[in-house]
Amino acid sequence: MAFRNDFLWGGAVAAHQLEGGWQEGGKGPSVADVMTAGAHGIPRRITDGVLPGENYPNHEAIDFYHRYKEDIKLFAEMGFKAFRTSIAWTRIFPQGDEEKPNEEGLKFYDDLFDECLKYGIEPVVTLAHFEMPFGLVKKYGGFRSRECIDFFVRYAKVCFERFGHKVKYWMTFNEINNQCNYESTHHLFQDSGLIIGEGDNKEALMYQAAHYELVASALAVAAAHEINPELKVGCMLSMSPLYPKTCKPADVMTQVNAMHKRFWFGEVHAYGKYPAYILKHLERRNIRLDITDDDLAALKAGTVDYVGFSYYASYVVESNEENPAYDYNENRDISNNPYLPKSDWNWTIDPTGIRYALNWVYDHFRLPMFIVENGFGAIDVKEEDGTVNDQYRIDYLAAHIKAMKEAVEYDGVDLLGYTMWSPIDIVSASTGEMKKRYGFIYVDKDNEGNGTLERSPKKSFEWYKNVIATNGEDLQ
Ligand code: BGP
Repeated sequence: MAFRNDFLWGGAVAAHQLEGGWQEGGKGPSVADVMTAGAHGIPRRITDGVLPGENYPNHEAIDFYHRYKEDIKLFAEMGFKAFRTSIAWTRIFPQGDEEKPNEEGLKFYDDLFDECLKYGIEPVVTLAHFEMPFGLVKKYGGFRSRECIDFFVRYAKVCFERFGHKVKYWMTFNEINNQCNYESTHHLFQDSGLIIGEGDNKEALMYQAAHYELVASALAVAAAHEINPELKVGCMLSMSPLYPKTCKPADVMTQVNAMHKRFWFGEVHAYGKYPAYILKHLERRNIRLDITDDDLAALKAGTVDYVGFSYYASYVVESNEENPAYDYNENRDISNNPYLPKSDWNWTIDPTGIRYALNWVYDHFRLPMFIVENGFGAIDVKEEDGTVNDQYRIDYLAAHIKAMKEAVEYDGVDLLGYTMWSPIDIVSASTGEMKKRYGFIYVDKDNEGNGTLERSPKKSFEWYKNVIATNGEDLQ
């Protein structure tokens, strides 16, 4: 059998994308609460607080806050062994800088995790999944400020102490490396709570914020181990591998540089120090970061136990004559792979890429891995009889699981589990749409917020149930 007997099959979500109840139980606003709905090609806007007349899709989301029992029951019916979600930081520390946590928020997660455990489903928890308190953005400029390290560590410790006996697998910052595309205001805001002003050097700010987050993450890892040595704390990378466009040596070197710029975050998480290529890059760019000796010691002492990553698609990069040093620029050098089909949102479909990603990550970090996101966003059509025939989703997932199995069986990578994104339809992180559906469970709600929120299984529901029952052997 390819997969270990205790392989963690399941699904993954993030609090802001499904919970709703954005002001309930003492919750404060997060960065997700001030992002309007966008669409494919129409970016979400970031507003200065919650403004009247705007459509904020995360405020209600799919109302998991009130319906989680019904949803967990459906996950249990599919045989889930694991459920990855995040704790909404603002349920625990509504503004981010309080001394004491909000008991009502803690109680919600106690109940949620108990509900999972009742069915033998192991909760896998991300501490910061694009959910920084908006209070920290307004008051401190988000992770521009070193003070946010302490706020995050305080929050992390509260969670480890309270839930450490219920949750073994943790992750610190979701897709911390998305912000390598520092031209994207969206990524800078979601990852680090950065709002860019005139005269700001976006690249320098990104490196500084990422440094503070890496230190915060390392301090959290060390604290978790001190609180309970059984806890496993991982990092979480967005793993979109890049291929050289051709075998021209310049394309290959551009690809090497691009992989450096995208995945150096993982090096710091795994080895507790900065790789030479990033130090050289900062020097060349004349970027001087606030890095103290204590920071360097913290990074060393808080290396991660495993590498969690998301995989959806791969891309290609190409050299150009104006860039003889092969210095990768995310906006300029990246494109879609012409050999691959694409989703309606223009994301390529590349099952081999997941095997490549597993090998690449394992070769680099030699740590156990956890695929904590992989899925297919599509426009689902509900038939008259209420069914959704999402064969395309089954095809996508089956092909990816097959390639993942090959990585385990042939290449011998160490894989802990697979939580597909997202077992139930939720609000899209990039576009804010409901229309971009990923679920095995359909949720009756549209982009404008209309619908009964009723849940119903799609065709893929039974399919995944069988995949889990056969430990990934039967993918038909
Ligand atoms: C990842 C995020 C998730 C999730 C997923 C799918 O980047 O970690 O939060 O949403 O991508 O993306 P989207 O929802 O934009 O389709």
